Amino acid sequence: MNPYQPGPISSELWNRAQKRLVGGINSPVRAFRGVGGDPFFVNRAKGCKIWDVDGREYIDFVGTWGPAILGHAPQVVLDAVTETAQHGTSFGIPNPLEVEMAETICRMVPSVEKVRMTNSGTEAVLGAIRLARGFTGRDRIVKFEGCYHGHVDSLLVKAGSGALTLGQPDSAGIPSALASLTTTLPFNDLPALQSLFKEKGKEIACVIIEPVPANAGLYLPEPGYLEGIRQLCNEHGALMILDEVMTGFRLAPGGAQEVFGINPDLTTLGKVIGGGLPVGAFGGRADIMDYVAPLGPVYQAGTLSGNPLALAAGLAQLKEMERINGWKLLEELGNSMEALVGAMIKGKPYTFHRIGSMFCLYFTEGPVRHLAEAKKSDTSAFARFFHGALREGIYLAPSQFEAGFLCTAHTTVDLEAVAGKLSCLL
Ligand code: HOZ
Repeated sequence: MNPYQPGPISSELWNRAQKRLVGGINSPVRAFRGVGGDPFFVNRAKGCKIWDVDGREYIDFVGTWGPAILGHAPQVVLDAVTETAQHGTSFGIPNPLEVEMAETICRMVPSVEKVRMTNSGTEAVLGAIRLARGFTGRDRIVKFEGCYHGHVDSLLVKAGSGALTLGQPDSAGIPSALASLTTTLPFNDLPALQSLFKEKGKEIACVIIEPVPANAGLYLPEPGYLEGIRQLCNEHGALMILDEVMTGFRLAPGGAQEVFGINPDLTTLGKVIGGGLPVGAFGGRADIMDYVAPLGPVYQAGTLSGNPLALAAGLAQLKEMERINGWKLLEELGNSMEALVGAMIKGKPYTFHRIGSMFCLYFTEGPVRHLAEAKKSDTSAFARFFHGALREGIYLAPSQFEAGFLCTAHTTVDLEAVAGKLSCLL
């Protein structure tokens, strides 16, 4: 395999990074272990473009893993952060932006009646599953193979994203006693969930799911699947948690639950609502959320939760998306991409999935309905494609088991130019 060669400044930084940062990075997928070769270092991003420290330009289809829905460094976000920072960066005391963000989330996601801000998607999920256990008095959690919910001990079981990319879906360091309280089932297999509820329904605190799993590539719920989970949770007194850290405010103003018409008990959120700054949130039915401290017995806290800079950035991004109806533009771009890629792969052994502005090209004939089928992908062929794209100045997610993201700064002209460059690689 002929990996892309980063420039000299990136290479020097990479040598230094590996001495003092574990694996040279602060989050595993960035280390390029899923595709081989060495990562490059970026110090500038604007719109749909990124530039590495050697001045090389790339068109970006990762968008810092989802937050950059307007593209990088949108002026509205820069202005909001700059203005807010003049008055301080963190107070640790209630600030008005927390109220505005909570009201905005509840307005855009009607299933969320109350919310708690956190500093990451992982923290949001941590809070949501602790709350589900505290509210129901039950211990068992149900998740699905390939779904990734952040690096939460109870959920790093058959997990996606970096855990899958590195071939370690069950992390070391998690007590077997804890892991035994998590049941992992195949995605899109409602009979398997029905059987589990029949056997252990009284033990199940919650079912947590990415409504559109996007940490094992990207595959979609089959018709009736999410509705079936909702019904089973209702029948057995378990909570349904939709992990919308990635899909929230991206697939629609109200996220995947608006697209699929699902009313979960709890929702976890992040990425877009931080505008690129660290943020997460969990929310849902008020009677459940009121179990969280200081009102209830489920403790949850965070020194930087509700950070004014992160909330200013997130609110600016959400307001701009509403002003320009960004979701309509992203759907139009997604349609254009789907048509272009469809023409590129016609008659070839690939499977392309797209919903809204999220996509994945699997290097397998398909179908890809769950993790087992996703893992049939030829990851070596994907790696060659990834590096070939990099040589053309096109940055895709450095793993077959991640999703790609369009942003409102992409244009159909960009997509046509990219298709022209990539078609010879397939
Ligand atoms: N969880 C991120 C995407 N699904 C990966 C981030 C990283 O490892 O850089």
